[in-house]
Amino acid sequence: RKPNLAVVGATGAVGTVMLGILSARQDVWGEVRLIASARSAGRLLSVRGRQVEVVALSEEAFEGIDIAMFDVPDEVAAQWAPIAAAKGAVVVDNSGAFRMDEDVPLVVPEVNAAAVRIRPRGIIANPNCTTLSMIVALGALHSEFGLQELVVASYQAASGAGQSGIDALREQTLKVAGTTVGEQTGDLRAVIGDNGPFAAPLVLNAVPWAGSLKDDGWSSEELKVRGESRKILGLPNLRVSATCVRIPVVTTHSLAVHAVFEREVTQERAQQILAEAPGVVLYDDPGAGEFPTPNDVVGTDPTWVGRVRRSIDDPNALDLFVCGDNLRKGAALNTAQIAELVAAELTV
Ligand code: 11C
Repeated sequence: RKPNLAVVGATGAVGTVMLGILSARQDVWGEVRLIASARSAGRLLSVRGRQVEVVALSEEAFEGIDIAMFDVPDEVAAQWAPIAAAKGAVVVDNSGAFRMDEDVPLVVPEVNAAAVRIRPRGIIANPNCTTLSMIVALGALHSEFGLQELVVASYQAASGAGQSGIDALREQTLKVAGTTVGEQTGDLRAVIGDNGPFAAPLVLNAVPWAGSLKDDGWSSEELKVRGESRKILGLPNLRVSATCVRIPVVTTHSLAVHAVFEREVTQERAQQILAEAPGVVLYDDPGAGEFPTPNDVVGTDPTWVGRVRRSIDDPNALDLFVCGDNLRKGAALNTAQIAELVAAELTV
């Protein structure tokens, strides 16, 4: 029989994209059960061309489920993923609750698909959307050149903060539309008032902050990029410095990457590797105005790469610009790909 799937957090920003992905990809599932908070129970959502009623999160909701995808806040996943696993489901969790647990694999199918099989807790973690937006391209370059160091700056979309991030950016945009706000020191703060989930007004601005404050001035988001990149690539000593910045884009994270390798690189070979890598699209002809931008990429599945250059001062280093839809490959698509790997194991 085909495995039964639960989507936990079906009504959120990622859950909504997930239902579209499940409707478009090859249908490997038996029942698809939609689970959300009690507040959303009873809602009808469309998946695979059918209206499915959302059920409230409870232990019984996992009865008969083989694989459960979680797209919920960390504390909800921390509480409920082990319950789902104890009921016999393999959990694919998109929160930060288990990613660095050594008994939980952190999987990107194009990079470390085999890791999915070793899951002593019955939980598989899906990386953070910022890590995911660059790691497929970097994994391909690492296989050839041997990665030693990453210095990255992110340009993160509002939807990384969930539906409340999207709503806040839209509200802020309405407040400044048709005005000259943004030209005087601090005028955005005065007009916007409520920043929503962001640390400063986002519209017409750039905010160098995502996540929570950790030791020595680092943000949680920056530490996730470091720790998760190391774990996915199997490079526990990889040197990583990230600066995470939010920009007024609704969906699609971008990163400017400086990557240092063990071996000498060439621009031509790097472009060839990226052009051939599964899950990557090379779009790199600046003379013709061709490089990825978030708006060109939103709604698509691959990691898009452009501006590939060999560092002028280091023959072992590349500079490049990557864009990835943070709700698709950055979240729902990667989760679906992991779940499909598990489904292939379970389907006999
Ligand atoms: C953001 N990357 O853009 C974050 C959201 O650890 O899954 C995802 C947080 C996470 O705000």
